[in-house]
Amino acid sequence: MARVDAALAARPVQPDNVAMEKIVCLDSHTGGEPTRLVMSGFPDMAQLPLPQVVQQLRTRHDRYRAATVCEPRGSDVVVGAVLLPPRAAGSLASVVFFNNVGYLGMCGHGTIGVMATLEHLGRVSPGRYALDTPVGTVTVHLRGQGVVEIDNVAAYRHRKGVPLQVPGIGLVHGDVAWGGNWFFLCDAGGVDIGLAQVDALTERAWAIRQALEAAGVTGADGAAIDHVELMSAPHDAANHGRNFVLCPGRAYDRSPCGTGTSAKLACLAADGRLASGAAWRQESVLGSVFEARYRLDGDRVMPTIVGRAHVCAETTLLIDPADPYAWGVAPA
Ligand code: PYC
Repeated sequence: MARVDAALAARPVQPDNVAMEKIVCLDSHTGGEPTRLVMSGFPDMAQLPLPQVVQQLRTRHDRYRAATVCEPRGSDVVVGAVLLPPRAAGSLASVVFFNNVGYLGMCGHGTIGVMATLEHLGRVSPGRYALDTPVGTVTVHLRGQGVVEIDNVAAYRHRKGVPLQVPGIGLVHGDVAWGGNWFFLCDAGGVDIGLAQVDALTERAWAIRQALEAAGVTGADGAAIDHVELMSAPHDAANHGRNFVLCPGRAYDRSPCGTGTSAKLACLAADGRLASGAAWRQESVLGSVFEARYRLDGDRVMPTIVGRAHVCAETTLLIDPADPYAWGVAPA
């Protein structure tokens, strides 16, 4: 013990804690999928329109993303969200979501996490609010105790039944759909969507993702399809479907994925398999559930997703200039 004390005493004292940058965050999870909400500590981008904020983060400040969600403070699975002042008149706030490899358009589980966190902080009480995201303004209804209903941006199916030759798997057919991010939705090919099969599911989804790239299959305007959604029947008969969603950085979504469920609704609507207003209960690989439905605005499918988040940590991240990994370790 004495030796440890001596070592501590001999250690050069950080001259001044203020020399460290601090990123103040709150963590939550939505159906098992984490959201780290950044309250302060990112560069000031309050004046910029959101697409420019994303551009600036990507090109000039990307290390703040990596410091927040990547190791050693985070992990591949953590989704970050930076809270900014509202852009649209009447909105509560703006939010930009990010992950271990880049930035997201929208994020359903993350939006639920953001609202539950603001409720935890006493900044909002149950009611309706608008949140600005890089892909549009979404309306959220905070029901209370972390239960949040999101009226997402319009979802649509871009292509139906796309044939794809996948090395090691063979021919698969899937739909390309938008739900706030781009998805390729296809059958899980008989692999059980459960935690025991996560490695097999990840390999399958990643092979599909690479095959999409190799074959030049994209979303609208050549957009990369960076989420793969494998689907099967639900485990619980009270629900309607089960999914495994592989995210852009090869981490899988523990929740049923709000934007992925929105893309699924667009496909169901396009196939005439789900009526406007009817409930669709989507299970995740963990068994956590989002309840979803859509309404039609003209011929646009407007998804609503309901889920619950729990706040699980209050954290101040310290960026020590002497730390070689202060700005995060990017995934290989
Ligand atoms: O819930 O939309 C979602 C989402 C996207 C990526 C991870 N979760």
